[in-house]
Amino acid sequence: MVHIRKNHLDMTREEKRRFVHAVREIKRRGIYDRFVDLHIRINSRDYLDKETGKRLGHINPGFLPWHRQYLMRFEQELQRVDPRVTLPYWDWTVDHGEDSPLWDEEFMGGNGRPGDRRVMTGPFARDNGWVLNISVVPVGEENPALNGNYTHDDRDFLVRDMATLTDSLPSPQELEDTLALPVYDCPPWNHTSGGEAPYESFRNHLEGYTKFPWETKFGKLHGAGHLWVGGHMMYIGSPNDPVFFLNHCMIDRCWALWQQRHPDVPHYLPLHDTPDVPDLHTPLGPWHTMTPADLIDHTRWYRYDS
Ligand SMILES: [Cu+2]
Repeated sequence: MVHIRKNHLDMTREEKRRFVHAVREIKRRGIYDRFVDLHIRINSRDYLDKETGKRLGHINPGFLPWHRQYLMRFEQELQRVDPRVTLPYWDWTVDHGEDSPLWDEEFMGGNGRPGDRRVMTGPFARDNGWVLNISVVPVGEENPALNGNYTHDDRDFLVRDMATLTDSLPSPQELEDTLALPVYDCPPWNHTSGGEAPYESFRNHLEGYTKFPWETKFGKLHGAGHLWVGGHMMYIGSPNDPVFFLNHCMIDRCWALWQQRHPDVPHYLPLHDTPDVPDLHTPLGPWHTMTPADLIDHTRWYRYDS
């Protein structure tokens, strides 16, 4: 059955209640933390090996299909609790600010409090039962956004620090310029791809590790969603914050929008064997059940409302 993923702004109260309930229920059963753990393990390898080593889910063309499969598996777990639940997305090109219904007490809850930036309101506040079991912080000098080194974090509560690391979310023009790029990705298939004219990496511009010369700051689109929320969303334990899934659902939708815009180009690259990164026919780990080719067309499983 093909289901519909909606903008959270268009969800009913009841739909939001069901989503939150399913998320909390898989957390209670220990399933949610397995997703956090998996993302940390895969992610840190991706970042430690960002120049030359094997990469799977980040800083390489596999970013989009890997997260598509990760999100689908997460959504399937939610649907085991409640078959009517689907993942919502957060369209940060227009849905800006701390006063968005996104941060309502019945949905994602609010910003962290002053000082320790601990989230105090909503279903994902520590006092309302959202306890982090796998919490890590980056170590070392490197920018946390590119750092794969981490250590255990004793804080068992969710942290948000909105609009501190970056004061703005993406604009419609920022997304538009990236969707206009006609090439999925290009060598060296990493965080430098597509940084110079003719900017042949839709993937890297969407992931946010490069930018156009006329753009002012790094960390756009996918990166901006993580940076703007701050706190746990900043680093490798980011799925501890359920808004991670709304940010990545938007990214997944952007891949679909880009495909519609460019029907006649390869919707994934590289097509053939390439060192360190998955090609079109590489089964994606850790599951090894699907390849990017299998994942290109999402309409077999779900559609977006727009
Ligand atoms: Cu990720």
